[in-house]
Amino acid sequence: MSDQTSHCGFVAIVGRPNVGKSTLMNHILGQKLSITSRRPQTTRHQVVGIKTEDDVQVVYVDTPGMHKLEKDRNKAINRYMNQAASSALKDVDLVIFIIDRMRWTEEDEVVLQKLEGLKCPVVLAINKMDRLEDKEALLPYLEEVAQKYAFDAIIPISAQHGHNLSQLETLVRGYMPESFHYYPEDQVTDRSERFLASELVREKIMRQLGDELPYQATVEIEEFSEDDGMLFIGALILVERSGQKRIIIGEKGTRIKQIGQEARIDMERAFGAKVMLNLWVKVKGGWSDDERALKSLGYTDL
Ligand SMILES: Nc1nc2c(ncn2[C@@H]2O[C@H](COP(=O)(O)OP(=O)(O)OP(=O)(O)O)[C@@H](O)[C@H]2O)c(=O)[nH]1
Ligand SMILES: [Mg+2]
Repeated sequence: MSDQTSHCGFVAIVGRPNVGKSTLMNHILGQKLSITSRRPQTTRHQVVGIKTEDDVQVVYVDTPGMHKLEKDRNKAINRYMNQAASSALKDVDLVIFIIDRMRWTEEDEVVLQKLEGLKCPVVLAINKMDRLEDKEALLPYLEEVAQKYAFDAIIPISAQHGHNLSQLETLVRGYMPESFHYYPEDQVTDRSERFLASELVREKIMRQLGDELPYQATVEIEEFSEDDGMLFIGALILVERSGQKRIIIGEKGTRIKQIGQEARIDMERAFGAKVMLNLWVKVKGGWSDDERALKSLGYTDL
């Protein structure tokens, strides 16, 4: 037993869609735990990433992007995603609020409103600094955003390139309260391998077909078994309309083949084993606006 005091706490990573929340968590954890794409609304669930170094354990919670609900997009899944993000703010020790450079939008205001009344410290991380066009304008901008909320710190970062992340981590560790560690020190997430497998398939769909098929696909793992060191994974892709099924399958099955190949490579890396991946596509009309269907499809972290 070490005689050092141990520290452990929860850190919610929040922000509007597409600002780089999942990229940040993955970079800090050094592996892909949460899927990313250039499309907004990639993350749909809370995903925990646990980092234990010496006597400090930090439990990061990646969240779906908080967004404005609009009449035509106000589906059950949108409400679910916003709730999953807001509920992550409860009982955390620190919040990292991420914004994209100097592009403050109405949706950043939505996030700001959710922070009102929080008792825990909030750090503002200004991301994608590698892409900042006008460096001169940064200093006045920092002063401007500092007026919006009593942030405990403001830190410019690049989640993708790792700029300033060790400074951010040092800051985060400093906020962790004295506590025993909630997780064993070698555990990196609370999500199952099945969950990760389904997310990796969804990531490839988002990345390859995001423009044509933004939100109507979800993935269910139907088989996950091991034989002689080989993993057999069967995943069912559910879409809302038959036209979407055709898009996913692609001409002569080329699209689904590519989705499968890319997902398999990531799975082999994540699970450290050879993977046989089988994909199917099925139409299940209206799943994204049906509370019961959502529950049965694993949208249950509220
Ligand atoms: N240039 C640059 N791109 C970045 C950086 N961080 C993230 N990105 C890109 O921004 C896009 C969105 O990143 P995500 O991590 O998926 O964003 P998110 O906030 O998790 O998005 P949602 O899950 O949809 O809310 C991806 O294309 C990333 O590669 C960065 O520091 N610099
Ligand atoms: Mg995300």
